[in-house]
This record gives sequence, C-alpha cells and structure tokens, in this order.
Amino acid sequence: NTVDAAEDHQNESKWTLYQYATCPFCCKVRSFLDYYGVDYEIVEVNPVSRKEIKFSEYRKVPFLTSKEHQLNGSSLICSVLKTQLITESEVSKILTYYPILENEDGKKKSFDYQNIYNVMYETGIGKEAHDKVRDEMKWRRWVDEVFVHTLSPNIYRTWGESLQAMEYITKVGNFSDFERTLIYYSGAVAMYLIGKRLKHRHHLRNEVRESLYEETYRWLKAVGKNPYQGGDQPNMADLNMYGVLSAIEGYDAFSDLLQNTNIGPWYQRMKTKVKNKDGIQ
Ligand code: GSH
Repeated sequence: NTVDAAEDHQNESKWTLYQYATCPFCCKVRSFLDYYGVDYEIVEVNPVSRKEIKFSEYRKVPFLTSKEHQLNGSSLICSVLKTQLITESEVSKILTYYPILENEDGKKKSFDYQNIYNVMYETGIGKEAHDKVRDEMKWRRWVDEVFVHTLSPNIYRTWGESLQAMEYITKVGNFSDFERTLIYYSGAVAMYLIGKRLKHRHHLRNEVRESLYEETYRWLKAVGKNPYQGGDQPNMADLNMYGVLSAIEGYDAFSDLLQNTNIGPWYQRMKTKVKNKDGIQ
C-alpha cells in the first residue's frame, strides 16, 4: 500500500554517517546535517579495527551511505546534499558534477573528487550573488586546508592537554574496554608527538595558540559586521567553520580561544542555529 511505499522510499533515501565522533571533519558533517534537518543514523567506527568500514573502498571517515549511494569526504557530502536541497535532483544526477580523477603515481593509486566546494545551482546567477558564492567557496577551502590544521597541535599541545583529549576521545569513541585503557595512555603520548610533527608540517607558530588565534581573527574579519559570513543567515562556510571548531569545544584550547578572541558571539549564534535546525525551509 501507499503508506508502506512512502516509508520504503524514506528508508531508501535515509543516510548513514560513518564517523569518529570527535573528528573535526565528522563534526562538520553532523552540523551540516543537523542544520538542514537531514535524517541520518550514525555508525561509530572503531579506530583500531575499523571493522565497520571493511566493506568500503574509501578508507577514511566521514562518509555517508544510503541504499544506492556512498558520498566520501566531508566537503563532497555537504556540497552534494546542499545541491540536492536546492535543486531536488536525484543524487545520481548530482554526482555527475563531481567527477573522480584517478591519480596513479608509481604503485599507489589515489582518487580525487573534483569541484567539492561547488554547490550546483540550476540557473545562472548575477554578479553580486557570484561574488558571494566565490567567497563562500574560498572560505570553505580555507577551513579544510588551513584552519583545521591548527586544531590537533592545540588540543595535544601539552601532556596534560593530550591526556584531556584522550580521556574524552576514549569516552565517546567506539573502543573495547581493553583498547580504551591502552589507547588512553599510548594515544596521549602518540598524539602529543604527532601534534609536534603537525605543527612543523603546517608551519604553525612555535606557540601554537598564536596560530589558532590568528586564523580565528582571519575568519572574524571575513565575517565582518554581519552576524554571519553569509550575511544575515549562515552560509556553507559558516556551517563548515562552526562544525570543525565544535570538535574542540570542551578542551582548554577552546576556552583559551574564547578568552583571547571575540569568536564567542558568532560561535554561540551558530550553535543555536544548528540546534534549532534553522536551515529547514
Ligand atoms: N578530506 C577528508 C574529509 O574532509 O572528509 C579528510 C578526512 C580524514 O582525514 N579523516 C581521518 C581518517 O579517516 C579521520 S579525522 N583518516 C584515515 C584513518 O584514520 O585511517
């Protein structure tokens, strides 16, 4: 009957998010889905065995699956779903705008999705809208390529902070009891060291808090006098920035950030918007 058919259709289009709860890219996807009221289930992946994602050729999280589709990577997920909300097209049609390039250097094969920061609008847009769209894309890329790299070195900055992070990660993550105890200490040591390596790789300042504050100021300048980077309402850049930043809420790095910059009011506005699912039309 029609009720069953409607339910079937709903189940078919229902998404499952494969994630690590504390990963900034996964937090970014959740805030996007929540803001727009997209229905989804979560599979918390065990970071040690990763048995939940054995079926997938794509080896990272986050990715999103439905009966028919798999969307890989946080930015592709946001762009495809936003395009779907605007155009109401089929996901399979939308995916043709995000072709995959295969890179083969030596033995190693890798795949790159193209256009991941593009939301596909059905119609042409005017000059003013064009500038806004270009800015939005620019800042989304900046979140992924610059801002997110300030986070790990900051949450694993000292032994104490590294333990603080591991306490939370092992609490909310999918670990066995044995893994939990083991990872708490060994993870804290490993991440402290990895944090130092990442600091050099991404050319952060020696005092990594300074880089966190500087980049946050860069963002606040882009927001300007408006409540959001998108103007009166959040755009995808606001949502993505909020999402990755929410990954460190609760850590010392976050309270220091609130004390040393004026990101607080913007962050609080975004938190309310996402909580209220304000993106639902
Ligand atoms: N560009 C990807 C995105 O935006 O989704 C990055 C995702 C990513 O780096 N995910 C990490 C991962 O799965 C977790 S935070 N790394 C591979 C692994 O854990 O083996």
